[in-house]
Amino acid sequence: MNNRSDTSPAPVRLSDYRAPAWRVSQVELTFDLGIDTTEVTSRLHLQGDPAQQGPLRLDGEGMELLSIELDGQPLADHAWRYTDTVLEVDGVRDGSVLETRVRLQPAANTALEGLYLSGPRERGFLLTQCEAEGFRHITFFPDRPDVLASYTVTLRADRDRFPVLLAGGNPDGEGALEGGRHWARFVDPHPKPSYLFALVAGRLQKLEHDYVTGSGRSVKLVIWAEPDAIGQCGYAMDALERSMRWDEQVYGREYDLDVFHVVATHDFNMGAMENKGLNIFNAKYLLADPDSSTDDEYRAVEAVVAHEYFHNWSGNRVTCRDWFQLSLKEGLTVFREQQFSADMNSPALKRIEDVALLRRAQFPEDAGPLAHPVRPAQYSEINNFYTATVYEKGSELVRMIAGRLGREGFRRGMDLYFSRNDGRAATLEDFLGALSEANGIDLSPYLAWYSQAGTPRLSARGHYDAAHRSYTLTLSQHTPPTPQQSHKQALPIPVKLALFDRAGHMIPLHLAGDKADASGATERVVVLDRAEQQFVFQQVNDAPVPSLLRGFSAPVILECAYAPADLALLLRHDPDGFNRWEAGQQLATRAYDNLRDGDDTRALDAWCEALAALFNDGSLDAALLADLLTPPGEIELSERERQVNPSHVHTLRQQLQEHLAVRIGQEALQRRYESLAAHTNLQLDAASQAHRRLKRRVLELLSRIDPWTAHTLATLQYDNAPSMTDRLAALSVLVRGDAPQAHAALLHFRERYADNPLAMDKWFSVQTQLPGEVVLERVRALEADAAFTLKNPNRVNSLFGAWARGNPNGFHRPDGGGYQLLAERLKQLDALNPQIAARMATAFNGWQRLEPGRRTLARSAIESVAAHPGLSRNLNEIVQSMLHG
Ligand code: B3K
Ligand code: ZN
Repeated sequence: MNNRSDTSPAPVRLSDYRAPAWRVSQVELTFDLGIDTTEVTSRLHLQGDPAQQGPLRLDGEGMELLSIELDGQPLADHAWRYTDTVLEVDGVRDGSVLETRVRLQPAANTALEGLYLSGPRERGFLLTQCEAEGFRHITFFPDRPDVLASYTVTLRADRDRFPVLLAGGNPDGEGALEGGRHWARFVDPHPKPSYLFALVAGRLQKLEHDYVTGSGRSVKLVIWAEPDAIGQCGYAMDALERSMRWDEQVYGREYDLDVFHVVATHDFNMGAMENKGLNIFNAKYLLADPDSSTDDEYRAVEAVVAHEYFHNWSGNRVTCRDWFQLSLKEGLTVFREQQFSADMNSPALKRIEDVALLRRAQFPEDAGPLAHPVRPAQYSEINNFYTATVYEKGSELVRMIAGRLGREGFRRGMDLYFSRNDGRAATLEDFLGALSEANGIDLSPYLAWYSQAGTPRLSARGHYDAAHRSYTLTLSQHTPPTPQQSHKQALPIPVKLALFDRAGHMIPLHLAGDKADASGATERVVVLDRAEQQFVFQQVNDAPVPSLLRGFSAPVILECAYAPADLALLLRHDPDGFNRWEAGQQLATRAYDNLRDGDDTRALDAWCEALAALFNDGSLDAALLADLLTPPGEIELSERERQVNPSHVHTLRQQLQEHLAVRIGQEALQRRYESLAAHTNLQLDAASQAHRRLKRRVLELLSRIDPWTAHTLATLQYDNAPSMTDRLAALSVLVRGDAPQAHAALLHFRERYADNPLAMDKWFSVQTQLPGEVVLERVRALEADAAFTLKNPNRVNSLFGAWARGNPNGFHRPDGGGYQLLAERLKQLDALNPQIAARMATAFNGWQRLEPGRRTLARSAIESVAAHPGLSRNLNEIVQSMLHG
């Protein structure tokens, strides 16, 4: 690898952006494909910017240059220079054609960036991954997203070994060659940046479907997978067709090529990739069947298929000027994906899931040493910025703005954004500009959200004036300092709110001084856009209970001194499922504080009481009830502590659940479980999924107070489960409860699924959830298992990721054994796959707020990684920020 830190260049800065000196109008690529060596011939049609002088400079890394010609003439040695990362060529003119030939070694590529081999060499296949900067590992090119070119790609290979040859764009011929070889050509009529280039070659099978767009164009949809997996692609095809239809109906966006290929691989650094006309998916987000996939995984497949498809407009047709604008495509596409999933499933449950993810993954990032704005100001390694902040917080920003414009206004703005920027590389200013212009509203104040890191704290105080029948709500904001950003400015924060009377009804809102006062409405948005502001509501007959930030109208942390009884009222009466859940989460957090501080039990009593009542309310949706019965997770609870002791957090959260289970009652839990278990099926409709979700939650609660019964029921459930959802839920209850039956179930699972990599990932990860410190021994045993390998990202995540992130109590051992093991593996992993190593290292996030003993141990483990020779730029940037951020 040549991106090791000893050679790492200065950070890239947004403020240094300059338009490219050289553009490429057209690229002709020819690949002679082989597993060990592949040769790539490239012809670039170049266009110079007359305002910028100097030699042509192209990116290129880790390739062997075989030949170089300019305008049909071999180049003299003095006319070009190739250092490790840049090829410089003299004498290039506007209109010149540069031809290079390079040799690559796909099978030796363990970083899974550029061209690589997926699977064993005898039967694996070749594929590419170019975003963000992988194209420079394939050929010499101005590898930046603002260079858009038309691509003609010819693939040549042995027909037996590589019967299927695919590249992005429309097919443009194929045929036989001498010596058992064949060729295929693809032409992409839509100019695109190099990061959207892709090819795939190997023994794959296909599932086809004919799609007709809204305007009547025929498109061939083809999903490709290895022979043993092609039977698991039906659900993804269904999701793809629904996504295409949805984007036509909701955004007026149609697909624009004759074919749309999707390929599944088990060897992939992330979820999937939106390459133009040739999406490539981590098998985890494409394959699904009831025997090996859980309900959550089905929904993830649906969401990721939609996400990648939606990129065809938000990302591909309109791409990013530079990588600082990454959220322009990612935040927007996550938002579109969330809207789609909400429409396909339940909007309330989807919002709960998204907000829970934001709090679990993005808030801690924003509060720790890796905090960065949605549009960062600088980076060393762009792959480190595919973060929850850029994706999830970025989506929240789009949601806030969309909420400000309303459904029709947002659509109007999006239409203008797409039409004005089609075929261009755009910026966030272009996005906000189009939305503003189409609506005659100045959205520029929202740009501050993109440049300011950290989660704002929103404080709310209410005062009721009985004499004037008025209620004054005082809102104020404060954003704590983050690395390199000590001073924070006030942001526009839309706060959707309602007021409840004591009987639990929403009252009509009359906001003083508001001309556009939609008198009589029971819900409205106020925008806090300075440090502090007051909002006076009139004609209020009694001190109301405010419901604030409804639907999570802004990505902030709300601080409001609610009386427990007020939260309980909202939890019981709010007609909106999301807000009800939110009230329950706040009340559970207060109940947790009761247990920790041991002073009063009002919140604990109120929480248990309200949930016990809802438990018996047959009208409540089963999935919503399951979510209501789940307190915030350990990571979220830790975020509120000044000094975190993960084992205390774990114990307190367990106690919280015990109190709830006791209050509902052993008998009621068991009865409900048994009635749910009597109606088990493997259907995927919402009601069946909800049923399984509640059944799992009830069994988990029962295991807190009656482990013997719970484990007996879990064993039965495991043995008779018709679907993976039920099977894995049962296994998880057995493992987490350290039940005697766990061993046999794990043996059985391993045998049954030995040939199914995605199921085996679950076998690894479920075991990382063993309670307490003993899990370290299990992790060590599992990494010695023949099925474990550091070379496969899914497997690494299923063991080390699931353990270090999903089991804080098990990872943060007081003796530092967890930190040491992770540090050692990071060093090994970095030599194979820097992107995965860097991502795994973020499991140390939050180390500075650990209690002093663990903090010291964590620091020395991170320092030992930092001191390791030859660290990649990826891992180096993370550990340096971790230590000095
Ligand atoms: N755009 C890709 C992510 C690429 C990550 C590069 N390290 C998948 C997605 O967000 O749709
Ligand atoms: Zn994306």
